[in-house]
Amino acid sequence: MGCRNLFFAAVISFSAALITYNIIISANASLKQEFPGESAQSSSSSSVDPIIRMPTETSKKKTRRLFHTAVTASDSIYNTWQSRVMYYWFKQQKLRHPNSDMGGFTRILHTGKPDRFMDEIPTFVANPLPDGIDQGYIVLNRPWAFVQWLQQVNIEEDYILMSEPDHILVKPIPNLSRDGLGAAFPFFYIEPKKYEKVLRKFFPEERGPITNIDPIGNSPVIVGKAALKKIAPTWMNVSLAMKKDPEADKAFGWVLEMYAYAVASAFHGVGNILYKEFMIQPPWDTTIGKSYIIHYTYGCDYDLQGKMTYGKIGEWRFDKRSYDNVWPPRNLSLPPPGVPESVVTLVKMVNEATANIPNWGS
Ligand SMILES: *[C@@H]1O[C@H](CO)[C@@H](O)[C@H](O)[C@H]1NC(C)=O
Ligand SMILES: *[C@@H]1O[C@H](CO)[C@@H](O)[C@H](O)[C@H]1NC(C)=O
Ligand SMILES: CC(=O)N[C@H]1CO[C@H](CO)[C@@H](O)[C@@H]1O
Repeated sequence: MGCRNLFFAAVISFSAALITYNIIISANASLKQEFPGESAQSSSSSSVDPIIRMPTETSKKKTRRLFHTAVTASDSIYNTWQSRVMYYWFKQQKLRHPNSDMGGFTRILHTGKPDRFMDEIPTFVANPLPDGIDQGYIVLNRPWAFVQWLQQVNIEEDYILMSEPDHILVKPIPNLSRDGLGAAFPFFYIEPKKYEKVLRKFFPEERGPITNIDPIGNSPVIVGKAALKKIAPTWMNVSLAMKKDPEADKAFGWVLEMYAYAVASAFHGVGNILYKEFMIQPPWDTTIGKSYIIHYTYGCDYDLQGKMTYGKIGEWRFDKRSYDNVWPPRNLSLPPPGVPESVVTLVKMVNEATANIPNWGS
């Protein structure tokens, strides 16, 4: 492929431009005040490579293995209200479970400029891709934002959780990553085996069987920081290369950057423990069970008898897309009787967040 060198050159020149980017770290200071004692906990083992460190099975003493939660977002109303709700529940779970593995939090804002929530949510401002590079597929900003954050910020924790604005934490998340493996949610629609021919362009034979590519995206994933520092530039590289490749672009469509992460992880030999219980996705999943995250990516439509009317606007509905340009109001109406626990919990948790976040709305 003649354009390979071009991508490589592009990555190099992006990296060279990093020096000029501004880092907003003031918000991190206020987070530390909120959770005293945290930095003392996490700085002890920061020089140890988590990938080669073996778990100390013999030690009975519980040591916290902290992970940093990172959420990439734009400054749209849509992304912002979700990020505020997400961060509210992150803080709540930390406060309610002070000995959890959850460390710091960063919203990685990939617009290149601060917004007015810098004081509310710890935020790192990343630059968007240069004009035209994303070819209209704005999620390509995600890998690029992670590359910048990992290069520029000294992250205290040894692990990273990549999360999304439309995730609500229903429990504290333990550090599910172990033995040098990431921990990830398996998506049924990520099927590496089916796309072996296309994927081989980006994952050459010498890197191993195609089954080394896990059926995952970058989120939710908990992975060692050292591993992610290797994976992220490749993730970006592979995303751009896939986007430029008509066959890959057509095959992967809107989940291209998920495939790119799965390939990049496998490329660096980082396998993943697949946790189906990492998250639930209402309305398809009806109970919370042992899950940690509610991912509200699908619309929830019901009639007043509590029967789901998916694909048809319900008499009662909660769909994040109803609020792409406007803030969801406080105190959304609860679903009618008969609607599953997952949906009821989701709306109650959104309501609790919006009731308690100061200056909710525009
Ligand atoms: C990016 O891709 C190019 C071409 O495929 C390759 O030569 C280069 O090593 C890659 N860089 C990274 C960081 O993966
Ligand atoms: C929320 O709305 C319900 C009606 O849907 C009302 O009964 C209740 O008082 C409201 N709660 C608050 C806190 O405004
Ligand atoms: C899956 C796993 O090993 N999780 C561990 C993460 O770290 C905590 C200690 O903070 C352990 O209790 C968990 O078992």
